[in-house]
Parts: sequence; C-alpha cells; structure tokens
Amino acid sequence: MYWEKEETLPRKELEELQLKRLKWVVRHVYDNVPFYREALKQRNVHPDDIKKLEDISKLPFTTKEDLRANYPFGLFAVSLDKVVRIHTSSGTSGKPKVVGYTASDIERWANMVARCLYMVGVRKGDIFQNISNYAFFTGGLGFHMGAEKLGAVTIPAGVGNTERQVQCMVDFGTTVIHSTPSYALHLKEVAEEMGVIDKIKLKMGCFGAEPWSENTRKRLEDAFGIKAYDSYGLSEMNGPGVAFECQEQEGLHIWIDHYFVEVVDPKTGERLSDGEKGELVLTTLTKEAMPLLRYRTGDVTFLIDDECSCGRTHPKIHRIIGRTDDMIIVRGINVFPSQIEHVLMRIPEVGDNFQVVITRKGSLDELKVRVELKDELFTGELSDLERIVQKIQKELQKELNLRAEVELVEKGTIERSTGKAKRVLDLRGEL
Ligand code: DLL
Repeated sequence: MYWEKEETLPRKELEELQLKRLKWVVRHVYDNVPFYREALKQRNVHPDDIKKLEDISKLPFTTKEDLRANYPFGLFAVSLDKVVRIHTSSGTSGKPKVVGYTASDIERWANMVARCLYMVGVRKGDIFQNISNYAFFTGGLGFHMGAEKLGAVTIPAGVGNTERQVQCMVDFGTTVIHSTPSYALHLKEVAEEMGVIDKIKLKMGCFGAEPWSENTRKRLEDAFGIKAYDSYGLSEMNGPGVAFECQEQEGLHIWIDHYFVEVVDPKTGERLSDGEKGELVLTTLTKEAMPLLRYRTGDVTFLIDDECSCGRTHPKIHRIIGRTDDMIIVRGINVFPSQIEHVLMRIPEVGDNFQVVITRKGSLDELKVRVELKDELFTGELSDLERIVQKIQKELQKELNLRAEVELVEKGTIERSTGKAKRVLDLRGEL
C-alpha cells in the first residue's frame, strides 16, 4: 500500500520525529555553518533553546539572496569530501543557487521521489519516460533515481526532439511520463500531428516544476486518457519529491518527516492558519550537506490539514497559486499568471499556448493576452473571431477585474519550451 512506513505514522509520532530532527538540524547548522551561527547569535538563539516545535518561530528566515550571497559553497554544513553531488537552479537574475548532497541525502531524496511515484500507482514493470532536463536541473536525475529505486523501467529521455519522444512513447509502450505540463501539452500537439495519439498507452503523467491549472489538467487527462498528477519541489529542498498529489487529486501531500512546513504572510512573516493563503516556508529536517532554516520559497499556497482517504497522515498544500515575485501589478490590480491560465484553458476555442505581454502607454499599464486558437475551430470568419475575442475578454474581466486586450494568433506562433514555459513578457521597464 505504501512505500515507507513514515507515510502513515500517527500525527503525534510524526511531530515527535519532527522535534528530534529540528533539534538536530539547528545544532548541525550552528556548529558547521558560520552564516547560521552568526544569524542565530544575532537573535540570541542557541540550539538548546529549541524545546518544542513552536520554537521554530525563534529561528531566522533564509532567503534566495542568502544563497546567492554565499555562492557557491558557503552554506554547506559538511566538508567537500562528504559531498557527492551538486545541482544548481538559475533564477531570473544573478548567480545560480547551488545545492549540495551527501550520499545519504541522495538516498533519502531518491526514496522521497519513489514514495511519490508509488503513491500515484507507479509499480515495477511500468515504463517510465522521464522527459526532463538531466543537467543541472533536479527534475532529471531526481525522478530518474526515484523511478529506478521503485523498480520501474526508466527511460532517461531528456528534453527536446519532440517527435522522437512521441515515437518512443509509442514503440516502448510508455505507461508513465514525467515532464513540465507545458511541454506535455506540446507532446500532445505533436502526437496529434503525427496521427499516433491513439497508439499511446499512457496511464498517467506526473507534471510539475511550473504552475498549471485545473483546466490544464483536464486537457491533458482528456487528450491522453490519463490521470495527471501535480508534482512540487524545488532545488533548495533537494528537488522534486517535496509534495505530490495522491490518487484523490485534492491537494499535494507534503512530507513533514523531511520538511517543517509553515505558511506565512509574505509581508510581515507572521505565521498563517490552515486555509489562509500565503508564502510557503520550509525547513529541511534531514538534509546533511545543505540544511536550510525557514526558507522563503516565494511560492503562494495554503495548508489543507484534513484526513485524507488515502490513509497518509501528512498534511496537504493546495496547488501552487503563484509566486510572491510573479504577481504582476497592472493598474494597481494584482494578477497571477495562473489566473489567466485558469480562464483560458476552460474556453474550448483556445489552444494550449498563450503569452501575457505587459506594456506601458503613457502612465497606463496595458495587459495584452496573446492566444493561439485551436485549428479546428478556426473558421476564418471575421465575425467568429470577433466573437471569440469578446468571449475571452469578458471571462478575463470577470476573473481579474481588469480589461485585457486579446490578440488571436495562429497555432504555432508562440514559442514552445521544453522545460519551464515563460508565459509573461513584462516590457514596462524597456519602453
Ligand atoms: O522545479 C524541481 C522540480 C522538478 C519540481 C521536477 C517538480 C518536478 P527549481 O528549478 O529549483 O526546482 O524550481 C522550483 O518551481 O519554487 C516553484 O516556483 C516552481 N514549481 C515547482 N513545482 C511546481 C508545481 C524544480 N507543481 C520552483 N506547481 C518552485 C507550481 C512549481 N510551481
């Protein structure tokens, strides 16, 4: 039923385990990472002050800037002869974030990913095509190790050459794929063009590394005849495997035996209650090489802590709503790209690709949404096009409280990406 016994531990036992591990990690960083020793001293906190789980609020936050300031190895808590792997993740600016792993970090990470895959029903004998970048990105090797550990037939497909990916799915009888949701939509498009979508035997897909909406899920599930599961993680917390949907598809179980989870008000840092939307803050409880205290992920979500019928006792997070830094403010109104995706993907005439362009005319922000139309719905009649534009505009206005210009473009116009899609083009600074 379960991959590891920790998945169903009674909550009280989980919390005891968390406290033991929290004490360990605070001691570990205090003894071995000058940055943390200094930060703890500044707040007058000593490892012995951690006596109960609530004491976590005494600890300082860690930010992406702290990672960059300590580039490359300044936050490592072990010497390099104990580090067996390095991954990096590049943000929008500056130096990449570097993360290190000991051999046992790698072992735990592989088990966490295996735990997630097992949860959605991947088993020995499944053919797992890992359509993910295998270089610095954690999605490639992370999923690879997890799938292999579980005993699935693992194909290190990497990214790109979409026709070959599709052919491989057909020829090998792939039953499970992992990719970003935006690339999966592209795979679907190419499989349709090749006329082989019916020859694909997929049972499920694991999609993540970027935000996606419930309506995109529906499109993927319908096109491939699969169940599509949301997979969340970040390099700073090992990579994928931090939180994952179970077969109920009602939120992502977040593994609290390895991560202490808080949701805070992004402005004040105050802890929020279950159900309240805020920034996800994670503390690693088991990482040896690069432990992080109260890491500000920048991801916006809320906690769902009800009993799940799958039997797992770990709480869930709602699918990521957006990032504290991808919120666009247009004419004073907060807009998350995920809201736009949510609206577009439920309109049948709209294709799978879109782009948001923000410009400034004089002192006014302009929001333009470029939308690809579905081929089969493109009649070429001007009045039809006008009707679709108005429909999209109306739906966007309802969701965003904002007027958006809508530009219809032909299928294939918007650039496809093999990894994380870049949906927003903010040109306000450049004009
Ligand atoms: O994206 C790790 C990963 C690989 C996750 C494969 C899932 C599958 P980074 O490149 O460090 O690591 O990017 C992490 O991506 O803070 C989120 O903003 C975003 N992200 C990841 N998963 C999801 C998701 C990997 N399911 C950053 N939904 C995170 C929304 C996601 N956003």
